[in-house]
Amino acid sequence: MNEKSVDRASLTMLQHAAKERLETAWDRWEAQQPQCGFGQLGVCCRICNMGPCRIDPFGREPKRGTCGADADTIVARNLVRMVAAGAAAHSDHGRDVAHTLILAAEGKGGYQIKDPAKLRRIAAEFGIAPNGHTDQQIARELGERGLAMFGRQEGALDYIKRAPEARRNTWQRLGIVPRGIDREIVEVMHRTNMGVDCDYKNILMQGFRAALADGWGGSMLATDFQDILFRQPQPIRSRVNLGVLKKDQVNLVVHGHEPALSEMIVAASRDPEVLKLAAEKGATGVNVAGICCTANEILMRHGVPVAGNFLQQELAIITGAVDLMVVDVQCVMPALAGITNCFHTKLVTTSPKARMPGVEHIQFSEEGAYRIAKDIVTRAVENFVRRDPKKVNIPEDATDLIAGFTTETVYQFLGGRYRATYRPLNDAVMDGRLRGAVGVVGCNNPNTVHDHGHLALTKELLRNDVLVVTSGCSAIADAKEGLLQPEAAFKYAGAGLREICETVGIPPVLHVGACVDNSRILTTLVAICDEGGLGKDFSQLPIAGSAPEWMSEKAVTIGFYCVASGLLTHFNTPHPVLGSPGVTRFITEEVEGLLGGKFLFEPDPLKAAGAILNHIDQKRAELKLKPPMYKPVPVSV
Ligand code: NFS
Ligand code: SF4
Repeated sequence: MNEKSVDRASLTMLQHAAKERLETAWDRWEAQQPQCGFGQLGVCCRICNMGPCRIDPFGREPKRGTCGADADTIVARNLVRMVAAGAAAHSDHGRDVAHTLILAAEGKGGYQIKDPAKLRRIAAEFGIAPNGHTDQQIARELGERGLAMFGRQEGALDYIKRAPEARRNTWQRLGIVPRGIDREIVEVMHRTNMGVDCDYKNILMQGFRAALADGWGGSMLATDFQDILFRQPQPIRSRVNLGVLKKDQVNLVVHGHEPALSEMIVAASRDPEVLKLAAEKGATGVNVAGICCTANEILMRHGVPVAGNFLQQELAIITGAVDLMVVDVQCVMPALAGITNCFHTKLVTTSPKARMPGVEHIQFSEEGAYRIAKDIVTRAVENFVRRDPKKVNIPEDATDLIAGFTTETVYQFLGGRYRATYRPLNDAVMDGRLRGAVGVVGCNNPNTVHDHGHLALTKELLRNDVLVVTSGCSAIADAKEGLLQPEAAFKYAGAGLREICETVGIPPVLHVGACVDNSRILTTLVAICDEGGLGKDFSQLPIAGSAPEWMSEKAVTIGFYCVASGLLTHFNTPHPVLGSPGVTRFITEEVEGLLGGKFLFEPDPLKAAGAILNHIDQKRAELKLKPPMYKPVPVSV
C-alpha cells in the first residue's frame, strides 16, 4: 500500500493540498528520508559536551562514548528520558486540573463541581471524611491532596492502593512503587545525567517507576478530577471527520489537550451575545469541532463533533473553512503557523507553556476562563466574514459515533443501574463467548499509512471475538470508520462479541476518552479482577494493549505503565532501542519474568493481531478457561 491514508476525507484534502502546493507533515516526513540511522537505533548520545557520541550499530569501533558509556547505557538513558517527558506532559496536565478543582471550590473562574457524587466517592478513597462538609470544602481538600501527590517524597502515591494486591507486591519487591509524581521524573533526569546510572536494567526500572507515576498518578488524577469538574461522561452520540465543518456557520476548531480551556470555549460558543453577533455576520451558528485529545474530552461530555485526529490538523485548515483554531498544549504541530497564513484562518495560542513565533497569544488563565473563552469565540465570529468562499473545500465525509464509556458506565450497561456488576463481562470471557479484550490506543504517524494500523488491527481483533477499548487518536480513527456504532457489531464482530453487543446495546469498540483516560482502562481492569474468576492480577487476564501508529513520547510512557501493570503491549515501530541488544532483549523478553508484561514490536497490524491472539489464548489456557465458543467470522473490508 503506498497511499498516505485510508481515510477518504484525508485523501481528498491531500490531493487538494498537492494541487495547491500546500505542504503537510507527509511532505516534510518524505523530505527527512533517509532518517538518521543512529537516531532510529537510539545509539546517539548528546548528554554531555564530550559528545555527541555515537556507537557503531554493527559492533565495530567505536563501541563506547568518550566517557565509556556503551550502547546499552546510551539506549536505556535515551529511552527513559522519553518516558520522563511523556509522564511530565500527562502529569502537568493533571496538576492544572487539580489547581482548577481548587479554584472551583473557591468559586473562581466560572468552574463548578458538576459531579458531586464522584467528588465524594474519590474523596472517600483519599480518606477525606465527607460528613458535615460542603462540596466546596471537600473539593478544596481533595484538590490539595491531588497537588501534594506531585511533590510527595516518600511512601506511595495514593492511587497505588487501587491496584490489585499481587501487583502492588510485585512493584514493592522490585522497588518501583512511585513515591511522588515529580520526584520520579526528576530521578530519571538525575540518573541519566552524565556519569550517574550506567546499569541499563537499573535505568529501565526507574523508567517503569516514572511511567507508573503517570498511569497510576498524573493521568489517573487528571481523569478523576476532570470528571468531578466537568462531570463523568455518559455514552453520547456525535459525528466525526472533516465533514463536520459547516459552510454556513462559524467554524472554531479546538486542538490540544486540556478541557479547562475547551469546556469554556464550548460554553462561550452558546452565549446569546456570541450567537447574536454570528447572525449579524451572516452565519447560521457557531460550530465548535475538536482535533486530538481535547476533541475527545468535549466529545465525551458534550457531544461536540470531532474534525479529525493528529494527522488531520493541517488538513482541517486546508478546508479553508476554519475561522479560528485555538490550541493549548501537546501534539500541536509548529507547522500550523505557516499553513494558517495561506488562509483566512486565525490561529491563537493560549498556554504560557506553548507559544508560537508570530502567532497571536491570548493567555488563558483558569481565573478568567469564561471571559477569555468568550473573547476567543468572538474573534472566530468576527473572522467569519474574511472567509474566501473560493478557497472553501470541505470533504463530505462525516460518520456517526457513540463515545463516552467509563469504568462506571460499563458497570451500568452490563448489570443495569441497580445491579451494577462486571459479572456478565467476566462470565462472557470465562465461557468463551468473549475471547479477551484489548486496548488499542495512541497516535498517527506519517511513517505508516494514516489510520490503517488502528483499523486493520482493531477489525482483526473484533472478528476474533475480542472486545476493543480505545482512546486518543486511535478512537478517532475507529469513529471515522463507523466502528463506534452498535451496528458495527453486525459487520465486524465475531458471533460471541456480536451477541454481547446486541444484548447490551454497545458498539464492539468502546471509546473511553483522551490519552490520559487510559487510566480508565486500568480502573476497569481492577473491577474485572475484583469481580473474580479471571485471576487476581492483570498479568493473568486475557488482555493486551497496542499503539499501532505511535508518535509521541507520551505513547512510550503509556506503553511503559502498561508493561509495568502486567500487559503484553504492542507498538508497530520499535522504540529507538534496536542499537542495544541488551535493552531490546530486556523490554521484549526478560522483563516479563519480573513484571508479567513485555513489549512486542510488529509493523504488520495483522501479524500483531495474531501475536496478541496467541497471547490471549495462552492466558486463557493458564486460567483453564473454556476454548473460544465461536470460530472467527471471515474477513470483512
Ligand atoms: Ni495521545 Fe492526545 Fe493523538 Fe498521540 Fe497526541 S493527541 S495524548 S499523543 S497524537 S494519541
Ligand atoms: Fe558521550 Fe558519555 Fe557524554 Fe554521552 S555522556 S555524550 S556517551 S561522553
